[in-house]
Amino acid sequence: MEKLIITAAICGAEVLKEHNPAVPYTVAEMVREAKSAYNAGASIIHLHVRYDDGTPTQDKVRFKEIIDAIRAEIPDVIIQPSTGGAVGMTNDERLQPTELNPEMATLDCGTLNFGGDEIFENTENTIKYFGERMIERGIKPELECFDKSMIDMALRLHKKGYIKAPMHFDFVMGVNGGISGELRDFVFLRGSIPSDATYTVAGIGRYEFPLAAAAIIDGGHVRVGFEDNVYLSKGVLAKSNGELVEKVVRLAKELGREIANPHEARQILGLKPIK
Ligand code: KMH
Ligand code: ZN
Repeated sequence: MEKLIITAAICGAEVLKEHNPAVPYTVAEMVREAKSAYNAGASIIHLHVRYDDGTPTQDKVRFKEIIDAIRAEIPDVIIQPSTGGAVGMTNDERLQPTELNPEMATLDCGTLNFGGDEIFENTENTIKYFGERMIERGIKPELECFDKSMIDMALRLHKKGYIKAPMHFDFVMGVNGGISGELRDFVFLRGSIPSDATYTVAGIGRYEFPLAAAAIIDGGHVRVGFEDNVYLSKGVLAKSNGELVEKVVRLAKELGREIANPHEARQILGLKPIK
């Protein structure tokens, strides 16, 4: 079986220090959390950025400042900026980090209810626009699918030339408004992607570690981090993103799966090696 790629979603756009005081906002905090995840075994950092007061932003200047600071400490890590940003942002606002030519970025494959009156909007034309931008700039999309219909959308847009193969999916499971994190639904999603595709699974809240174990056994990859879950176990806050990654590494060890380093992750995902 392929080695396991662990992605750390260290910050997100919605989770706050009120949920867990270790949620990073400042440049120094972002570097601390990225390093803790990397040192524990993460090879990809899924990156949202905040201003120092915690406000989410897609400002490319802020992205560059934080990417440069992370790279200075951990030069070989794969940095995957979000193009989802936060609910309510415009397409061009969300796309700003693609101007920095990252190796990867997320591409959200459909619209969903996001709790209360919030709607995370990704029309078909938005997905096409983002897909074209990523092809133009040679960025590998991580296809964020919050429901089965989003996989189907990605497959249709692949046939129309907006997304290149081999595709890499992220099943985000357990979001209020998206597919649940039950094993039955995981089996449904992972059985719905092409045989040459790869996937990672991001279980939200209490689904994080059960779905990590399922993906480890199945040969998939795993995303954890404060964006998705702030608890190490029931009622116990994680002290860092690194603690969440360490738990995945322990599960993988018990289940006989080796962990990919960034070089190996690039090979698995078909990214260019870095010099
Ligand atoms: N913050 C959510 C509205 C992504 O990173 O691409 C969108 C999100 C998805 O987190
Ligand atoms: Zn995200």
